[in-house]
Amino acid sequence: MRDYVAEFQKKVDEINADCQTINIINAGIMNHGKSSLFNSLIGAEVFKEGDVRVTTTIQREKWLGNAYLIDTPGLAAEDTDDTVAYEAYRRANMIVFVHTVKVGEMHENELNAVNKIKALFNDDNFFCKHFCLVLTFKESDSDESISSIRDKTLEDIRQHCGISDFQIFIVSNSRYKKGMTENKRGLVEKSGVSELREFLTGNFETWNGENKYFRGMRIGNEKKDFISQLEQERKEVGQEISNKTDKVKKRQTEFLRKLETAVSQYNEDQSRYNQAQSQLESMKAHLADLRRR
Ligand SMILES: Nc1nc2c(ncn2[C@@H]2O[C@H](COP(=O)(O)OP(=O)(O)OP(=O)(O)O)[C@@H](O)[C@H]2O)c(=O)[nH]1
Ligand SMILES: [Mg+2]
Repeated sequence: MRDYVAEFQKKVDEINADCQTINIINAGIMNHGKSSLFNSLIGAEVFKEGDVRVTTTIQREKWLGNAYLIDTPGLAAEDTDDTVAYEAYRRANMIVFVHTVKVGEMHENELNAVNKIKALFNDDNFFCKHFCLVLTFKESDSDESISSIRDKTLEDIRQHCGISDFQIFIVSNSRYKKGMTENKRGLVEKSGVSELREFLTGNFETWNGENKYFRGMRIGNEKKDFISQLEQERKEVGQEISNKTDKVKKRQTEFLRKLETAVSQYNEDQSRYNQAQSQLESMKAHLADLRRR
């Protein structure tokens, strides 16, 4: 039988540890620039980047103060990877959803992913304050074209996911990297990374304050989960007991029926025996009488 108390305690310890820190998590399809964006924020290449599928496991790195950046595998790959990523989103103070303008507006699978992530939060308003959209590859298209991609994407999110009150940023990770390595301030400024960094760091105080609320909410959710699992196990054990009781009752009835048959058989045999015995006695008496005569 499962040790529910130990399992629950482990979850509470995990939640307590999470709530001492700020967790900023990226999300999005593979190759859209998630790892590169977090490298831009951190100012070093600590997350692996590449043109093939690169990130396959969760990687958590310390950023500023008690804030951590968590790089996740691209969505819409194998199911198992998605499970790992969705498990991580649950623990986020901020979800940074990354989409590259290279492929135009957001596709349906990405909109579905936003809906799935939104469902992990208790209400839409709260979700919007903990979700932002980052469009990457800013340098790959004209400003007008990117604006129309942004507008279409925002409209699609509004229609498909029912949310509009969240922040959106447009960045170029390649410009940022070039600007930093070649010490070109203009490129760094035009990369759009600083705006995102300011937005995130500007929220640190709020998120640290919210962690108390998060702690209560997450422990409450875990409690609900554990209670329903316990309830389920109680039902299964109850069903097992009732099945066993039925079986025992059936065997008992069968045994009693056999016992009654055996007893009545015995009674019948006994009365036949008594009859035969008294016949024998009277025959013996008759024989003795004959002999006497
Ligand atoms: N030109 C340009 N290239 C970028 C930008 N962002 C990312 N890249 C490049 O795009 C490729 C994919 O970037 P990654 O950061 O590895 O993408 P990812 O979303 O983490 O991919 P997975 O880990 O496979 O899910 C890499 O070659 C990056 O160098 C950008 O804004 N502009
Ligand atoms: Mg990656």
